[in-house]
Amino acid sequence: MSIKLLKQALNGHKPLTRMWREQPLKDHYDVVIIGGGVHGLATAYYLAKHHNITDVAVLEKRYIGGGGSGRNTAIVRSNYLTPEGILFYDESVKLYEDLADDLDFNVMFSQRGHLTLAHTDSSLRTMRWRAEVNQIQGVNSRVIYPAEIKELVPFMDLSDHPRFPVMGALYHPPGGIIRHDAVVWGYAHGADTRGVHIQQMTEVTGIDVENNKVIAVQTNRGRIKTGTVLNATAGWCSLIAAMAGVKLPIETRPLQACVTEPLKPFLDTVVVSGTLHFYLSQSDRGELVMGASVDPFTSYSMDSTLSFMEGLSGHVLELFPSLAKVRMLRQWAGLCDMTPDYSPIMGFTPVEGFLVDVGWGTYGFKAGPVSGKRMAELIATNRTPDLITAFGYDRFFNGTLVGEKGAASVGH
Ligand code: PYC
Repeated sequence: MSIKLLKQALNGHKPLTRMWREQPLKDHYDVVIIGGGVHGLATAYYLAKHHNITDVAVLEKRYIGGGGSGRNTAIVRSNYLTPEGILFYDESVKLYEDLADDLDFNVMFSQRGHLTLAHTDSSLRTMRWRAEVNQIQGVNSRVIYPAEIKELVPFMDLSDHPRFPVMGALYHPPGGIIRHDAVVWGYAHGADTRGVHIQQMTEVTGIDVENNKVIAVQTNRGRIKTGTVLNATAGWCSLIAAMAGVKLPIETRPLQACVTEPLKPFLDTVVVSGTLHFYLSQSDRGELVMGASVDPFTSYSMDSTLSFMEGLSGHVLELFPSLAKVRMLRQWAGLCDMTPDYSPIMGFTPVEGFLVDVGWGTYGFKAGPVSGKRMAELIATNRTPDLITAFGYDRFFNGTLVGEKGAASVGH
């Protein structure tokens, strides 16, 4: 438990102080970050904390955490496929492990273990491949078989009755779930107390570029002069990049999710099935948090659909038939910016001063801390940190893609 939480508990009913303040919008900032989600706020926090750069504005068109950061299913893991991906997400898991202490705010990280099921010979082969590359990079993952899976998830049907019986799983003990709103609020608080201006209801309407250099950002609240702009948006990243004249290889697709009514605790691990297109975990409140694949079309719509709910429920019931009478509480959707190789785009672009931290597909939330830390380092030093060189914009022109589709968790 964080010290602050303990003090508040002992303090009786004293009202809590605001987590971040409203500030006037200045007409100049050294750094302007577009997007008030975990990536933008974490970058602002590490800029201030590690590099003493505090003349920073985070612009959010609605409320902070209202985009992908508040719409994901809060899964954290580093069991990726490529050495570049594994090392990168492993740093994020380590930052998440220390985050409650670092922010002095309880982010409720529960490392309860993560299982990716294999229902076919070929997916079992991919799990073995992932396990080996994970282990070589020092990440704790191994392939397990039905007898051990039964001990971890006793309520799952591991017989040969289901349409696709479970043959094995990639087991990743450090994986788990976290309270995503708390992560957003913790970073916002940490950035705000160090002098960063968090500007909600501030929509970017244009980016001024002169002689191939960023000089200002236009917003619904006025023009802001700056030489450094970071596009840390999800859902609208290609539209924001286009304002600076930068074309991104991105397709935007909705991803839907839902929660059930609360149940007594029965599911200790995160369970993912790429073949059946679902993932589920049980929150601390007892709700089942579930999702499926991205919708099979490009769209900016965040509407929920009945066909998603029917398809997902049917697939979950194939392995958890005892959930047949459970009622749904709510469903929602978010937007995912998909790149051709299922890896992000981070760093410099052909326009001087216009930086990107985008293309987070269905895996952005888990990368928030490491992206913030490394993008802050890039901005402060004007050099790309080794950990993120593989994710540069130039890879689409020199053919060095980082193929992560096999570890994307969500079927596509
Ligand atoms: O990458 O772990 C993941 C994930 C789960 C749901 C969406 N993405």
